[in-house]
Parts: sequence; C-alpha cells; structure tokens
Amino acid sequence: MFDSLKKKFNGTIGKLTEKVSQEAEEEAKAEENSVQNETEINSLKGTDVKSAPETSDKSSSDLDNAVENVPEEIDSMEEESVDSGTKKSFFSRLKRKSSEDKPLDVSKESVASEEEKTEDIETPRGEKDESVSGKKEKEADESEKESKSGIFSFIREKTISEKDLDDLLWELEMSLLESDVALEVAEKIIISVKEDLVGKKIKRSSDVADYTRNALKNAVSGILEVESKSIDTLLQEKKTKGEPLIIMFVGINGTGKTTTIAKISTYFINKGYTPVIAASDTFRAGAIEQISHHAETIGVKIIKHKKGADPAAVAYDAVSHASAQGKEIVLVDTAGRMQTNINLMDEMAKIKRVVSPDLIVFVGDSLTGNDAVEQAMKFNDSVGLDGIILTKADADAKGGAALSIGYVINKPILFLGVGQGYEDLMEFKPEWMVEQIF
Ligand SMILES: Nc1nc2c(ncn2[C@@H]2O[C@H](COP(=O)(O)OP(=O)(O)OP(=O)(O)O)[C@@H](O)[C@H]2O)c(=O)[nH]1
Ligand SMILES: [Mg+2]
Repeated sequence: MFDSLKKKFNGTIGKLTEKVSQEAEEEAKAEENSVQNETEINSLKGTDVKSAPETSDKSSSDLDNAVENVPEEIDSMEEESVDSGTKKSFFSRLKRKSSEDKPLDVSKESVASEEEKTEDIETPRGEKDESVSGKKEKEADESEKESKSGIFSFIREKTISEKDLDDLLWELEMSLLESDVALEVAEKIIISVKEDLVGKKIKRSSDVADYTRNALKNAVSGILEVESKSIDTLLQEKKTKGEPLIIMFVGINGTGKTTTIAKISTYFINKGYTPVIAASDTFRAGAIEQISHHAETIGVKIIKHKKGADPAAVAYDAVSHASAQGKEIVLVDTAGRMQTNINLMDEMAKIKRVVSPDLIVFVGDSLTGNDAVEQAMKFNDSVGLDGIILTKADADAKGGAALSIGYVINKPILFLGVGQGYEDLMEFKPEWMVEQIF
C-alpha cells in the first residue's frame, strides 16, 4: 500500500541530502582556499616587513635562495620567538616553503621527516604534544566511524536555501501528480515543506535527511488531519436519545458500497452492536439478491422491497424496524450512480430528506485516483458528505486518492477496504498512513 508515495518521498529525502552535503563540501573547500590565500598574502606581507632592508631590492630567485638557506637558522631563532604568534607563523611558513621547494622525487621517508620537523616547530621545546596528537586520532576515529555509517559532519553549518529546494520540490510535485495526488494537495505539501526547511541550519548530513523527513511528515499529517466526531461518539449520542444511528452509503457504480455494508455490519457485530440493512438499491438487477445473500451469510436483518420500489420507503421501513426493536445501527445501501445522472442524484436527495441520515458516507474506489476525488466533490455538492470510505486499498500502489480525498472535501476518511472478505476493513487513522509512508 502507498508504495509509490513512499518511493517518491524517500527519493526526495535522499536527493536533498546528497545535494546539501555536496554543496556544504564545495563551500568548505572554497572557504579553505580563501583562508589559504589570505594566509599566503599575510605571510608574504610579513616577509616584506621583516626582511625589507636586505631583500627589498632582490629578485624573486634571490629571495627563493635566501629561503632555501634559512632553515638551519630558523631553529635557533625559533627558541627566541616561541611566544610571538606572528613570528611563529612566519617561520612555519618559511620552513614549509623550503620543504615545498625541494625536488619532487623526495622519498616518503624524507617527506615524513619534514612533517615531523614541522610538527616539532609547532610544539614548544620540540616535545611531542600528546594531547594534540590524541585529539587528532580521536577526530580521525570519529570521522572514520561517521563515514562508515554514511553520516558526515559538515566543516561548518550549512543553511538550507530556497534555491537548494526549488528543483527538487518541483520534481516532487510532478511525481505526486503522477501518483494521482490532487494538484491542490501537491501544492500544499510543497509550500509546507519549503516553510519548514528554508533557513534550517544543518550540521551533519544525517540532519538533512531527518529534517526533510520531518518536514514531509508534517506536510502529510497536515493534509490528513480533518476534524470530526468519531463514529463511536455519534453512536453513543444516538443511544442516549434511544435512536438508531443511520448511515447512508453513496457513490458511483461498482466502487464497493454493498460489499462495504457487509464489512461494516461485521465490524459493528464484532463490537457487540446489532445492525439492520436497508436494501435501497432497488434500481440495479440483482442488487437486492446480492445484499440479501451477504445479510444472510453474516446473520443481519435486512429490510427489502421489490425491485423498482421507492428506495426512500425501504430506508424508512428499516429505520422504523430498528427503532422498534432497539437495534443501534441502520445501514442504507443505494444504487450506484454517476454524479451526472440528475434523476438518480435527486432520488438520493429524497432518501436523505425522508430518513435524515446521521452520516452520509461516500464510497470511492481508490484505484481510480483523481476520479474518486472528483466524484466525492460532486456528491458532496449535491447531498453533502460526512465521511469517506476508500475501497480496494489492498490493490492501490499509488495512494494519491487516500492522500487527497479528505483534504479536498474537508471530510475524514473513516475506513479503508483492504480486500474482498467481510473482515477486510480497516479503521483509517492519519498517523497510521503517515507511518506507512515514512
Ligand atoms: N480487492 C478489493 N475488492 C473490493 C473491495 N471492496 C469491494 N470490492 C469488490 O468490488 C466489486 C464491486 O463491489 P460492490 O460492493 O458490488 O460495489 P457497489 O458499489 O455496490 O456496486 P453497484 O451496486 O453496482 O453500484 C466486488 O467484486 C467486490 O468484491 C476491497 O476493499 N478490495
Ligand atoms: Mg451495490
């Protein structure tokens, strides 16, 4: 379920992490270069000042020769200049320069010994500084550990900019649309993610993934949360009034209304309630037989008239039966109808007028994606919906309808149909869907 959404969101998390890490690395390199250039300029300035009388009129090759000959003197001068930061860096610089100027084929040993020398200069009185080398080893250890786990600390904080996100979020928006996510929902997700991420300061590559995942999770949670009373609360309210809860099921042909009524009956029976079914699809041939068969199998009372009878009258009789017998729930089946069929839409409005259902539930086929969302909007406009059941979620790899439908009509998804059996019904919880995706 929702594999496509899962893949798309995870793809964005991965790509953004990679992009931001790469940029952080480039920025760090650029900074390192500029610091190096600055140091070079400063040290050259230092050379000019300190050796001005002797070297100001010398050519650069003379200067290089002078540098070549300096090292032995430096060590003794270093003793005197240990406290002077400027001098120290100047000497270090000179010494490094002299070693850089050595022939390129120097052996590894000589490079190593040069490095050791340079290190000795950094350490007062030529002693090896244990705490510094220990710290370096620890840092190296940590960075090795991090690189093994695929997590890298950035050299300095990287701030996520709108520019970092634009292309990726555009790509995400397009792929959400491909997954049948409604346009307004895709746009809302992008805006919410942008608001969450732009300006976030990132220290480690793993932060990018965490922040992005959280931003996407927030966006999806925001889309799925719809305020409404739970069916249990409604049931209790009706019970205290001594009336049955009336639920009417509407939708286009073949989305799963009748099967869902059988599943919901089972759901309520399992909770200890006694439902009654109204066979108000008097329109389609075989509809009354189909629902009678389900009712018999699960052991639920069904109120039915002949084919072609007034569906509102069937529903009315079912409500009277439930009220008289103290049964808590009436489930009204209706004929499937296209939202464009005015006669059938009017007939549905008549059932509503006659029995005043507590809940009108739209049953949509999740496999039809955006079409299900469009249908829900039309049914909502003509009879007013209170909730949604999406069927065939077991076969839905895209998940676009599940993500969009509740947001677009601002009504909650109550259940998901997840198979053809009577028990294949799940209460829908937004947190559950968020967990499924991330
Ligand atoms: N895989 C799967 N199939 C389902 C689910 N719900 C319903 N179906 C199947 O969908 C088909 C149509 O179901 P019905 O319950 O007859 O649909 P309907 O909306 O009552 O159809 P009409 O009465 O013609 O409008 C049946 O074959 C059901 O078994 C579900 O959650 N998962
Ligand atoms: Mg039916």
